[in-house]
Amino acid sequence: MNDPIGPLYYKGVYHLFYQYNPFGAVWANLVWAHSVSYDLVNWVHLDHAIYPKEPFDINGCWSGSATILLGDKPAILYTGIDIKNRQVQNLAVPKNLSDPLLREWVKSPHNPLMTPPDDIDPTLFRDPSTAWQGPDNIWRVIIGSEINGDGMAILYRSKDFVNWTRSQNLLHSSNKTGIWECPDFYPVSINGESGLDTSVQTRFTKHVFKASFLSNHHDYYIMGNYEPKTDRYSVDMDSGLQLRYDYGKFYASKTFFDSAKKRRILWAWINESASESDDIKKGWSGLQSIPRSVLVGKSGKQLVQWPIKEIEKLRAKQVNIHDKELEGGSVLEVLGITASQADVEVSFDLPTVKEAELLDPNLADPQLLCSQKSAYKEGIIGPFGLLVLTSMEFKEQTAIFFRIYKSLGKYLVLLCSDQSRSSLRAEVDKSTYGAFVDVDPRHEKISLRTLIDHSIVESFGGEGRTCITARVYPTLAIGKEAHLYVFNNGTQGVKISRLSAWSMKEAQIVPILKEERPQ
Ligand code: DQQ
Repeated sequence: MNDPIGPLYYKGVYHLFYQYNPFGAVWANLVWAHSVSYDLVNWVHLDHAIYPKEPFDINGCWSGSATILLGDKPAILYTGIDIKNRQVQNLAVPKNLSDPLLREWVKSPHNPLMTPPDDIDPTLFRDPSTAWQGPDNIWRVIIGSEINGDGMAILYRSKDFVNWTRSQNLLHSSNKTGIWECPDFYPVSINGESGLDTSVQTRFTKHVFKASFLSNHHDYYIMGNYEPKTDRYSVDMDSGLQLRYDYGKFYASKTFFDSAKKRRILWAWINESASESDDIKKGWSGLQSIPRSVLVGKSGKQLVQWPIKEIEKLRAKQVNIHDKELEGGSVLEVLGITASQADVEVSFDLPTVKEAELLDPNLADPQLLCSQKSAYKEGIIGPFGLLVLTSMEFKEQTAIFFRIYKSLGKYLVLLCSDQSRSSLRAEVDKSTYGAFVDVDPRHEKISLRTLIDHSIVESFGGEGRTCITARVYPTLAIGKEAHLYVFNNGTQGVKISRLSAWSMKEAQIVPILKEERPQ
C-alpha cells in the first residue's frame, strides 16, 4: 500500500481508502482499497471502491480526496491514468447513500472532469485535494503539478462540482522543488482546541498548505492567510515550505475533518527502509501511520500533532517511574511490558541548562548533528532518551533522544531518532533523523512519546511539536527478546520526572475480501 486517500466520516463510520496493488508487494496496478472503522483503531476491509476500468482510468486509479457535499453527500475526486497515459481528474459518488459503509461507488458519466492543460506535462497533473466552498458558493480544488521544475498547486473552480475551470491564480508554487504531490489545504483555528471543516473561515482561522515533494519524499507545510474573494494565499513567513509534519518517514499525507469529534485528523504513508526484494519476500510493503489529530501550537507558528485518543484503547499493562535521577552514563530498563509493541510517555527535568554545549549556528543542521553526534557520543546535557527495540546485549537498539545546546543566547533542543544500530542486517537503510523542538528547556519539561510496533517507531517530541517516524528491522530484538530502556549519555544528570509505558494490544483487522489474480 501507499498513499492514504479520501478519508472521511459518514453516518457513524470512518472510511479510509488507500493506494493498493492487489497483485503484489510492489508499486503497480493501483486501486482505491477501502477499509472502515467505528473507532479509527479496529478496521474491516471491504471490496475495492474504485479500480481501473474505463478509458479515463484504465491505467490506474491514483490518489485523490473526498469532499462532503451539501446534504451530507460524499464525493471523491481522483486521478485516473487514462488510455493515453495522461493524468486526468475524475469524480465518483456512492451508489447508495443509505449504506453507511459506502460499499459501491459510481463513476461520473462526465469523466474526465479535468484534463491536463496545454502548458502542463500530462504526466505531472494529479492528486486533487478535498474541495472547499467560498462564501460565493463556488467550489475550489487544487491539483499537484510542476512547470519547468517549479512545484505548484493549480486551482480549479466549479459551481456544480462537475464543470471545473482553471483559475488564473496558482494557489501556491515554489522554485525548483520538482512536482508537488498530494497537496492539502485546510483551515486551523488559532484560538481553539477544535479542528475545522474544510470550508470554514473566520477571523480566527489560518490556512495550512501542505505539499509532498517527490524529489525527497518529504511532506512540507506552511501557514498563512487565505482570501477567498481573490483566492490569494499569503504565507506567514515567506521562507518557502519549511516545516515538516514529520522528520522521518511520513509521505503523501492527507487530513480530513472528523465532524463527530470536531477534530482534524492526519494520516500518512510510511514506507519501508528495506529493499523491494525484502518486500516481495515478506509479502507486504508500506503501511499507514497512526492517525494524528492536528492543532495549531501555542506559538501560533507551527502545528502540533498527537496520536488520536482512541489509540489508548489498545493500552494494556502499565508500568510507571516517578522522580528518578538518571546519572550521566547510565541506563535503566523499563521492565514488565511487551517492549516490541508499546506506548511510552516520558518527561525529563533538567536541574540546570547553564552548562549546555555551545553550538555554532552555522553548523545547526539538525539531521547532520544527529548523525554526527549519535546516541553513543557523550555530550553534556544529553544525549538522553529512550532505547527501544533493544536486544539483550545491546547489539541492536534504536535510540530516540534529546541534546540541549546553547546558540546565540538561546537554548536549542534537538530530537534525534538514531537507527544506526537498529539491525544487524547490513543492507537496510539505517539513516538517522533529527529536528529541533520548539521548547524552552529553562521553563518546560522535555517530553517524548514513542509508539513502538515491531518495525515502526513513531515519536512525538515536545507534546507533538516535532515528530519523527522510523522503520527498523531488528533480527534479535524481536517479540519477547525486545527490551526498553531509558538512558543518559550526557555528563550531567537528568531526572525522569514521569514515565508511563504500556503494553499495546493488537488492533482487530477483519479481512472480508478474497483477492484473485487475473486470469
Ligand atoms: N502516489 C500516487 C500518486 C501520488 C503518489 C500513485 C504519491 O497519485 O502522486 O500511487 O505517493
